[in-house]
Amino acid sequence: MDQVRRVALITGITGQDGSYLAEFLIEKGYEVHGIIRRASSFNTTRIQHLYDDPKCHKQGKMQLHYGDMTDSSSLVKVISKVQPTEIYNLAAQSHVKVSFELSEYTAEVDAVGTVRLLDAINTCGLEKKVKFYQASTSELYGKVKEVPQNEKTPFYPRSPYACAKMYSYWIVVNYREAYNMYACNGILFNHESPRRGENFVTRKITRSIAKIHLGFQEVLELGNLDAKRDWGHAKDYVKAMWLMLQQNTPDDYVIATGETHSVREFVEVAFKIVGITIKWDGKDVNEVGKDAKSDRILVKVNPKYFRPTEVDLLLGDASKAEEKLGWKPTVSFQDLVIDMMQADLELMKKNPVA
Ligand code: NDP
Ligand code: GDR
Repeated sequence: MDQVRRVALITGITGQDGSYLAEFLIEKGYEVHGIIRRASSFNTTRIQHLYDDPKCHKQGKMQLHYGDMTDSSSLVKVISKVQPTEIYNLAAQSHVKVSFELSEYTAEVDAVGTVRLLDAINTCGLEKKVKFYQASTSELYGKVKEVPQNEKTPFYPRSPYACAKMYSYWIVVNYREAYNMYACNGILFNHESPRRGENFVTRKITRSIAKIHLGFQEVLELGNLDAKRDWGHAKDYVKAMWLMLQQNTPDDYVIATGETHSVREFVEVAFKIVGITIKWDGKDVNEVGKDAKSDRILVKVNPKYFRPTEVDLLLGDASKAEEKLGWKPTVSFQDLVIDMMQADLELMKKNPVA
């Protein structure tokens, strides 16, 4: 019976990835369940279109349950009720800079939360029946030991977030070996979209440029312009999560585009979309980005966005995923920036205070 049931439980369903994954699985015919946190206002904006009737939040193919990664009993209750065949653990305090301020909470959610979820599966007697996906991250490579990074590259975490995710990575490997669980780590490099959280650098850039273009904002303030990331599109990456759970044996995979770009480059490409060429002037904290035509300052460096320890360069090698899962990214860097810029221009035109 369990072979034919396709019931997915997603933690973090209200986040960027959770929303795309829920769409993807519903499209594939899954019954999709999601764990949401109690909040004082609605936190379901990214998934509201997935209600059977969004106007009155009527649930159908997508069912939501209150729970929290810090509350074991809520996890046991949901798993016991839903009897999922696949669990995707996407819930996290996912902001690297914020993790320096909320280090203990980040460990509670991003590290201990994972073992709570794995133990909840055991408590419900589902360890041989459930397939488990863990949202691991390229932040594990941190101060990188080699370029590009693959599944064999040693880890060197550089933030409380990355340290917490490192615990989760290993507890997933351990439960796979100890209990023969089908459990996988997806080591995903940065992936973005119009649904990206507003304070991650790509979204901050596209939102700010849209506002500058429409005359609602003067200047974009950023931290480290020289950090380099391997940026893909979230839509491509949720497919890889699903593919990892459709194999005969569980394994860990790097998911990346194989290209790296600096924050500076992202800024240049995004401004180009609204017809502005940026020229850089000055050094370090005094560096500014100016409109090459008018000399108007549009970008400034603000040290408040620097991190106590930085990850300078990430570049992934996803050849194992290509070979074993048949996965390849489909969205180029340029098209990702265009997608995000177009969406934010539309959004700000409709609602300048968004
Ligand atoms: P988001 O920050 O957009 O979403 C995080 C989700 O986790 C939200 O649904 C949030 O709920 C939920 N959440 C946070 N704390 C708790 C808690 N205590 N209990 C239950 N739920 C909680 O992240 P993304 O969608 O970008 O990323 C998904 C996962 O993948 C995360 O684990 C992230 O660390 C990891 N990752 C992301 C990458 C990326 O580039 N996007 C790359 C590699 C890994 P709410 O909406 O209420 O805040
Ligand atoms: P990251 O993403 O830390 O890679 O983690 P983020 O977009 O926050 O930072 C990327 C790089 O940009 C630099 N930067 C700034 N970052 C932010 N947020 N705001 C700024 O103003 C700014 N200026 C420069 C940062 O210093 C950094 O080098 C994301 C998250 O989604 C994690 O959950 C995930 O695990 C990793 O990606 C892979």
